[in-house]
Amino acid sequence: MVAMLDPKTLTVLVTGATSGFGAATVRRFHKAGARVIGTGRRKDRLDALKKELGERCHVLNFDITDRDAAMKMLTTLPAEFSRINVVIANAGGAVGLDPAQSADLNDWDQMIATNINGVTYTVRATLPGMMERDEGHIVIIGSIAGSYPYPGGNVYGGVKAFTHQFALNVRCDILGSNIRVTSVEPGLAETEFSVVRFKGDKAKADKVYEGVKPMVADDIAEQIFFCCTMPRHVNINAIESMATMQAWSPFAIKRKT
Ligand code: NDP
Ligand code: 8X3
Repeated sequence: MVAMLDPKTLTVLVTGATSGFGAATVRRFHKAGARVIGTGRRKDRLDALKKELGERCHVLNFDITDRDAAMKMLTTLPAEFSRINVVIANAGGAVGLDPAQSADLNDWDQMIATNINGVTYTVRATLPGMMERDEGHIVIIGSIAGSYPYPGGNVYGGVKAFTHQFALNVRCDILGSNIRVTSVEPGLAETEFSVVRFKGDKAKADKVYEGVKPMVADDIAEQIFFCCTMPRHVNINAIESMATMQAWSPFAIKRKT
């Protein structure tokens, strides 16, 4: 019988806690007795989260792509939240699904800024403190899109391939410390992800999940919670999951007719 790590010993920082996986992850750890810190741009949602969870919850309102704000994210923390030992770099997402030849460069910039810059700032801002205390866990939210291409996935797939490789490489740097790094790589999951991808077009977003039972945010929160509560000598490198109703297609071949 494995002795799981006591979640009450954890102070968990989750970027992008205003919806989807991030909000569910904050609630999962809080329910188990951890201290939680949620970040995001939508202050009203952060305030509501703080009101809902009360004690053992702190919120930080900033844009993860703002390098100065991100690098200072720990500086205003109350003492009881300052010894972070789990960091979930979750803030991110896709913008657009257009082919590379006509995609909007602003969409590409935004995906690179949130999913690459935001993740690297999060890790760089939090890793030194955990190294000093020789205890910690970084979880980076990747995607199946980082491993398997699909039409219109272009830059989104690229940035998620980056986060996978970044997670593995950070592990190499910190080998010998008591810090763990995990890349969590889900497939189809219903959150605000598609509403954001389709720039607020809810009808188009709903079509993505029509007729299938997708994963939901709680499914991913549970996977993250599992990785983080494994005994400290166990590092889950990567965890990939899909909705049961999702799988791969054969290679596409364009034939001359
Ligand atoms: P949601 O759109 O529901 O949540 C995204 C979260 O990221 C929000 O809390 C949002 O907060 C935050 N965020 C986005 N941009 C910024 C920014 N510039 N600064 C600060 N916070 C930001 O989507 P998901 O929960 O689905 O997505 C979470 C992660 O999971 C993303 O990295 C996504 O790529 C990944 N993922 C999603 C899958 C899915 O099918 N849903 C599958 C695989 C991976 P706010 O807007 O308040 O700033
Ligand atoms: C989100 C999953 O398949 O829409 O990362 O890219 S997918």
